[in-house]
Amino acid sequence: MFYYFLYPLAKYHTVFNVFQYITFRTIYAAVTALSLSFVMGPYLIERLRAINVGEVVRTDGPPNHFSKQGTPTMGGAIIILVVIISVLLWGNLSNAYVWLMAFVTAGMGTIGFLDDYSKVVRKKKGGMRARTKFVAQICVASGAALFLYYSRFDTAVTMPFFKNVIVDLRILYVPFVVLVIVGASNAVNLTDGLDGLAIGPMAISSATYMLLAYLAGNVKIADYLHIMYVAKAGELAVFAGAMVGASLGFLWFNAYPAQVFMGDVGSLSLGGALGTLAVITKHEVLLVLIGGIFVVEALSVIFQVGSFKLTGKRVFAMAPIHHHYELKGWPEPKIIVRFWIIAIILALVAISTLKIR
Ligand code: 57M
Repeated sequence: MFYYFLYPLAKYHTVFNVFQYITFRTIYAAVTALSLSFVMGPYLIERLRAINVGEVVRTDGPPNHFSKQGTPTMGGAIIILVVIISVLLWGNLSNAYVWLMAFVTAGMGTIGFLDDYSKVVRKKKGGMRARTKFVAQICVASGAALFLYYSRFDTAVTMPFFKNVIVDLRILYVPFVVLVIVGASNAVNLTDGLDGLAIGPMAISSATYMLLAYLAGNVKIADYLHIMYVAKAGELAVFAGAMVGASLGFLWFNAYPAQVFMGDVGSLSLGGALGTLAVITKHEVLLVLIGGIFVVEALSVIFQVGSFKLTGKRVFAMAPIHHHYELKGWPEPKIIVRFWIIAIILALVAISTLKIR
């Protein structure tokens, strides 16, 4: 909105020129999202508590989680609200990619909301049926994938570390995009099992894609770095900036011991948004590194379930992997902070691939 109303005033005073710059708007999108979280957070958490939206902790989980019973959940709704307000204020709303990001975030958020609602409000054990949830996620991701495909988005995929390996997937790019978005959405959901465990790496990976969006959307820098240039993708730095601010704002309240959980409304939407950022910035494969924590968490579940079904033996004491460390006796904050440290290292290695090719 500021881009429309304030930038045109540049003809009266040059100070209004700043509203055209992506860097300026990105910084203030993050600051706005963070400030809004601080201001609205306590009120909204209180509202969630008042309407009794309390977590139902599973009885088969680690015993130290039983005391978390009743913690307000569905706090992800605050994250989505704050991101949307911040993007409406600071984004260039004539950019189709901004609306595509909003579509996936809101679509996945709605699925998560319905799942949380059936679990927490209607007290349905396990929430929405897993298959229904999965099909709905595929529908949202397919909408985004088909939009990109038919708007002639580049279907070639690059590999980190290898400058000359480019695979053009053509029509197969559609299922590939669905895999990236749905995979990211579910991986973040699986990670969200300790206070701040998902939202910390989410802030770190959003910040990394904020940088990549800016670089990929700038023709000179993209050419210099030999990365794919994606016209208009730079605007997604503003969206990612809002995600960074909202994530840090939510972490304020979700930090151990958590006052609120994000619920599926938060984890599915943020994961979907991260996957979409990876796609539009044309750094799809690099998501494996940038979102490495989410990938490891998802793999731990796949190995555990696979091994248990095939051999009857467990790989981990419990899956996802953060529960394994809990059962080994690591205190919760230690696991969380160590996973954050790993997320930072992975993000730095991912950024280094821009030069190591
Ligand atoms: C849900 N949800 C948290 C909160 C959060 C296929 C299967 C292995 C999948 C997996 C699974 O269902 N995982 C996804 C993770 C839950 O948090 C809620 O859910 C939202 C996110 N979706 O926002 O609303 C609990 O996590 C804790 N929490 C925090 N702090 C936070 O900030 O402490 C969450 C956020 C909360 C709270 O305790 O209640 C969850 O973990 O349930 N399933 C499993 O993970 C299960 N694993 C399993 O069954 N493994 C088997 C193998 C053979 C299949 C085995 O190893 O024996 C375990 N999950 C749990 N207990 N909780 C089993 C035991």
